[in-house]
Amino acid sequence: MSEKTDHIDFETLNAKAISQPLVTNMYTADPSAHVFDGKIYIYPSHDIDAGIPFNDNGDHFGMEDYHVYSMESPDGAVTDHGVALHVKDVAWAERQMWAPDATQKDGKTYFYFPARNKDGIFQVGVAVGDSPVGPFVAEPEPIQGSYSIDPAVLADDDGSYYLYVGGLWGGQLQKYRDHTYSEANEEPADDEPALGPIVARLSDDMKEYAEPLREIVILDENGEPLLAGDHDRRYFEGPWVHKHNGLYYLSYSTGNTHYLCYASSDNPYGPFTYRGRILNPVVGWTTHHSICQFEGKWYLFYHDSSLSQGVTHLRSMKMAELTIHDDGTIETLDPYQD
Ligand code: FUB
Repeated sequence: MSEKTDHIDFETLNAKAISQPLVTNMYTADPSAHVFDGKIYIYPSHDIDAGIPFNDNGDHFGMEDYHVYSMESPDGAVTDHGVALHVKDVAWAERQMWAPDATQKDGKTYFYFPARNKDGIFQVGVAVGDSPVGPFVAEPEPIQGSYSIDPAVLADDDGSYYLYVGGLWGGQLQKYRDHTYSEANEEPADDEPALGPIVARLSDDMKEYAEPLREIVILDENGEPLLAGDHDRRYFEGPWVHKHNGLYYLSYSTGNTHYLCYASSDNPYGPFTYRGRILNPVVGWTTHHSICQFEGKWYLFYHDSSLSQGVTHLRSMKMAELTIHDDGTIETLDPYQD
């Protein structure tokens, strides 16, 4: 994940941006947005400059804590509710508090987050709070059997909760086959099926997987799995699942080609069929998002590195209205328009 070095005229770029940073007093990224009790809550990463050099492993993303934000409405003020969880308060976690998500059940808020454990392996933890803004108290151990990064929770209509995870390169997804780690594993060859995100239903207490993990397959227009060499469409990181008119929509980042794409399925486990792009590349290497509906309108929450003038690991969360047609088709957004 190298730093972009292009010379960008940020004044012109910001004038063309379809949205401005939601927060400007610190850096925030990977926004997971939900509507709880009629209010928008955003669970982002809190970007800092940890002084770690750039590399393809993403080690420069050295985040240590999480803040939660809320908005009364899409045009309303953004309220910072302060630190909701810090790595020093998570017994099993050592570093790199990357993209989180949260959900609610029976009056409690469950906050899911990835971090590297003492062996440098990413796992996913859960922390519980009495309020959607925390503070959250972390379980002493990560979710048993969890691996990789970017947890996203789908609260389904029948009361089931599904946890989606997975990210390539620094997120270590390529090191697993059949959910088992080997340092020798790498991304599949270009003509082999791409790796997909991992999903499982959560237990009733929301703290463990309730069933064996499954890998999601994303199919092309001919019903064939997307190939690992199809970098414009294959899964890289940042899974998000929303439901619309009974269909499940999986959206994700293509990583090194910098698109947000989506696919749909009639089943939360897939297979999903590729449908198109949601967002063209933003300034900064990473692109990571969420989608939520508020009073009948759909919104994309995403980030870019415009506020830091292109520093890849100092990002700012933004939001823009999405057009989702009745057939589920999502119109592609250009983050900067002439
Ligand atoms: O924020 C750190 C990592 O960068 C996230 O986990 C990825 O999705 C990418 O946005």
